[in-house]
Amino acid sequence: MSKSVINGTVKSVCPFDCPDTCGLSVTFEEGKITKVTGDAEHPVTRGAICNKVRQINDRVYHPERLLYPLRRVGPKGEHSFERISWEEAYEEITSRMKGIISEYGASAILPYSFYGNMGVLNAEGMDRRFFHRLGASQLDRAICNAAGSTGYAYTMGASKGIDPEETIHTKLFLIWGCNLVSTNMHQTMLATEARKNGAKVIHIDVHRNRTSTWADQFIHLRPGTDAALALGMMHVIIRDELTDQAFLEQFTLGYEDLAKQAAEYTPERVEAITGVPAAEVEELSRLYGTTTPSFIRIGNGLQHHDNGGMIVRTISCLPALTGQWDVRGGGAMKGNSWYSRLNGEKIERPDLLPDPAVRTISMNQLGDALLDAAPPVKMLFVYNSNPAVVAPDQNRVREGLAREDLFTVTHDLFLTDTCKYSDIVLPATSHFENLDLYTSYWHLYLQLHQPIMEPMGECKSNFTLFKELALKLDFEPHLFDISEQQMISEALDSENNPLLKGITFEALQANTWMKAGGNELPSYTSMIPTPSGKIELYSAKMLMNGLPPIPNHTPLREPETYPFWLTTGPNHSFINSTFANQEKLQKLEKEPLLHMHADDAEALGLLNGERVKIRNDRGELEMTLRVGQDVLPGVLVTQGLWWEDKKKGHQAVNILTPQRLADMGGGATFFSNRVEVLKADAAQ
Ligand SMILES: Nc1nc2c(c(=O)[nH]1)N[C@H]1C(S)=C(S)[C@@H](COP(=O)(O)OP(=O)(O)OC[C@H]3O[C@@H](n4cnc5c(=O)[nH]c(N)nc54)[C@H](O)[C@@H]3O)O[C@H]1N2
Ligand SMILES: Nc1nc2c(c(=O)[nH]1)N[C@H]1C(S)=C(S)[C@@H](COP(=O)(O)OP(=O)(O)OC[C@H]3O[C@@H](n4cnc5c(=O)[nH]c(N)nc54)[C@H](O)[C@@H]3O)O[C@H]1N2
Ligand code: SF4
Ligand SMILES: [Mo]
Repeated sequence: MSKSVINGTVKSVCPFDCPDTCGLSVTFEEGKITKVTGDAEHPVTRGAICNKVRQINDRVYHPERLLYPLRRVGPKGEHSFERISWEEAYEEITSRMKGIISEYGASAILPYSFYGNMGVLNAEGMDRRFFHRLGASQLDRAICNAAGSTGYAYTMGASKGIDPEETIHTKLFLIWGCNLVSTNMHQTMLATEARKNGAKVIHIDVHRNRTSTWADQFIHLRPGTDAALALGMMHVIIRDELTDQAFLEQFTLGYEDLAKQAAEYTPERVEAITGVPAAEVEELSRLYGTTTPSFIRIGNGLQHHDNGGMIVRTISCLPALTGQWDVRGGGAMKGNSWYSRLNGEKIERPDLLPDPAVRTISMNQLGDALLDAAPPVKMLFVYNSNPAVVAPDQNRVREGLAREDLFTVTHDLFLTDTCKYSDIVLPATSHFENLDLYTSYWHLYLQLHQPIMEPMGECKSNFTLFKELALKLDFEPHLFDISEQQMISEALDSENNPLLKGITFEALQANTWMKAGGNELPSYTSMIPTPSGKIELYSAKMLMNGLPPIPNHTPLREPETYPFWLTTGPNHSFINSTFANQEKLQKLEKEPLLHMHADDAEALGLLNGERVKIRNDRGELEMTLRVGQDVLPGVLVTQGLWWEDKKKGHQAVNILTPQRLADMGGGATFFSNRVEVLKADAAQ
């Protein structure tokens, strides 16, 4: 029976790596999608979605969408492919796998994936099971939230903040290292509701961007100095006796140690480190210390620094000082995946790994892995990711991808920069074509996605691809010859998470979305998942892991060879490198721009709008200069993970970023980056 809707409006889910995980409402006319909006009935989406996903039909029906498997016929890095059949593709992939395994062992095969599609089955389901069974090298998927989640968990136990729907009761929002208006628009909708009742919104960032303009107040600080600012706030709050002693005694561990540390961070010292005037530190601290409920949205920007884990760990200590966690609308949120955690073991089956000690390779060090790993990586299998744009230190990554003796397979919807280096390219379905389960890392709803159209061309979902590959390799049919519905039921079968009680495949089919915990979440402090069961202002676990047990500020580690700090975040119209190939969205973003302070531009004799060369020891690229007051002197910002386009002069910004790992969780350090800026035609 056809899954395609001919005429009418149906529900869907947004599959992209965005906290909002919206419910969608998709209109078909004569079998084609003509309109995509937010589902008005979805409790968090409330009918609104971002401009990107309103253009998703341009993505689904894009003339360059991959519809057939391809084999490379020209040099790596160029676009020369021939069409082949799935049978030929499977034959080549499985015979290369077998050859590599017999010569080098299965650890010479490396999967490389992230969350291009957040669906549980397609992002961390059948694929993981397949690579575990194969015995491939493990991939440490630490490119996004690893450092911050680890830092947050040292204080709070897990990725567990407050339910964002409760933030309508908040009186003070600190939006900290988060470009909320672009990256979590439904949190701005909830904050707007709170604002109607008198709430104030303060944005703390290194870049005056859309979120700063929307907020009531902007606090501009130097990159990587936020732990000092948070400790300065604690200094004032403790000095002025604004703490909630009863809460601290009952629910925290190590307050005395933290207070001693905070005593060192006077507003004057904090000004010297952060660039935020001491009077502003005082004012912010007193406001935070005297406003209840207050809420901190901790963004992902903070953790992409050398000291990012500790920054997030430190900020997450703040709400406990004034006893916010059990006040309705009070607390903080970095991520909320704890609430809807599924039975990962059951679907991913790590127990199938033939050698549990098989090596793990960091996805943040792909360049080094492809060029230096011993034994070497001989096969790279990419899906749900575009490492030739998103991974740091691109010159190394691309040198690795260009290796003639590396066999690369990429499964995607488009011929991305990564596909250009691939031996076999496989066409992926869009999520509209798949049955899948979605959880959010921000709100608390689980959503079932029923396919609303037939697969286009010869596209296959990740689930189908890895299932079929497993069967070609004669893996156990009872583990691999299963349906999507079966795996969704396995995922939901989680004794470890009582909040999923009653949430089954069948129940989701009837309801479309269901909230973890229903509408009766236990009080925050009744379940603090740290080792001590208390909020750990002092963390013995950190000490055990060789980290300072008490919050502190440490400077960024990049050597001072070059004069500027460059922050390279995402932009408004793309999701990472997804959507970067859509004309309309590209036009909205114009081109890759480098924001510089007017004083720096003047000192260097550079003019607004001119082409400049940005360089460091890792590489160089060109961009157009935007001069103004949006960044502090000595700081640069560029936004967007643009695909390489030689004609338009676009290059991947990750040419400049380091493979160095952050202080915690093996996180990436995309923002701890030193560069120099020259006129584009300057000789070196
Ligand atoms: N439109 C859009 N939405 C997205 C994405 C996208 O690409 N585009 N990507 C999605 C993904 S995968 C993620 S992880 C999230 C990321 O979204 P966010 O959580 O918003 O994180 P970033 O945009 O990386 O960085 C947030 C802010 O941190 C600032 N920043 C950088 N360094 C520092 C610092 O040292 N201190 C402070 N205080 N601020 C700093 C940056 O200027 C930026 O404004 O968004 C998701 N949503
Ligand atoms: N300089 C710098 N670099 C960064 C960041 C930054 O802020 N600055 N952000 C980092 C962060 S937070 C993240 S999360 C990563 C994101 O990095 P990636 O996860 O690589 O994200 P995308 O660039 O969106 O690439 C996802 C790819 O998956 C494909 N895809 C979508 N759906 C499917 C599917 O169902 N099946 C298959 N096989 N493919 C599919 C898309 O077409 C797209 O090409 O980038 C990181 N890189
Ligand atoms: S990208 Fe984010 S805001 Fe846009 S529709 Fe998807 S989940 Fe919603
Ligand atoms: Mo991310």
